[in-house]
Amino acid sequence: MVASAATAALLFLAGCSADTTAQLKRIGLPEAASDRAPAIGDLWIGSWIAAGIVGVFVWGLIGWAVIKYRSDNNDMPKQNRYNLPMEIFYTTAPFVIIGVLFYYTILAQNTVTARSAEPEVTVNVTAQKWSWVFNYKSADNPDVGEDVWEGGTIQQTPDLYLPVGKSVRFNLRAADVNHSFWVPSFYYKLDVVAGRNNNFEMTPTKEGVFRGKCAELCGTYHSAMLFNVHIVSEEEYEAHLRGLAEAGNIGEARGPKDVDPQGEAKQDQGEEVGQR
Ligand SMILES: [Cu+2]
Repeated sequence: MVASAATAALLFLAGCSADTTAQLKRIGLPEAASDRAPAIGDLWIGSWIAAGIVGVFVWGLIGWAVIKYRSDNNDMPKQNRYNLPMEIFYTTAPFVIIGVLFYYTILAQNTVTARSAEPEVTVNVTAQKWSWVFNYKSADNPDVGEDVWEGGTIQQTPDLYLPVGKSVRFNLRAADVNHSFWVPSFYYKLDVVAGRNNNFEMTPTKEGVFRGKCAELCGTYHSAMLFNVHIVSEEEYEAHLRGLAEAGNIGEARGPKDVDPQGEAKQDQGEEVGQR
């Protein structure tokens, strides 16, 4: 039976596109693009394996009881009251399962929240109704020489550029209400809490374009709070920053007023500034 189930699973996988097959192997997780991903990916897969073992054991017991004790007799079967070994077993087994999951969760959490003393790149992120501003702290970078920023508006999805293989520290702050910074491919998300400086660190590991979004229901146009993450080579990253400096995006932008003064004025007058 196990062999035929495995064959069916293989045939099913063979019928899917390479992308779908890869995602099925990750049990639904997106393509990984950060050094934090293996810790969360392993925890995810491990939890499914643990749940599978418990599930097969319980289904096995149910099947065994159904077959072994099947009968036409409708009388009440013998009741097992005060069976001490059985009671000890079903009291301790859940604690053991939770304990094992807890232990591996703490290990993964320590890995994903680890921070270095000196990150190679620092990005100050401002979350605002209804977009994002990314401030690249690159004054120390001789190639760029200045802090530069780029930001989005409700009509314009902003881009975030990151150099592959460099450790990045994100300092998150909110210009208004609470938001949440989420790039699914980083396997990590962190709330942006008004009045707090939340920060985290990661190293992008894969070049490409990945989706980012707000993961905290922050208001009417929450769903418009998208951004594109471009993980690029170091040369491309520096060229992009130089382009921002040439465009005059120098210094630090802290909110919608700095990014789109007209849009902000419209919003102040209570006008609709756009919709998706
Ligand atoms: Cu938001």
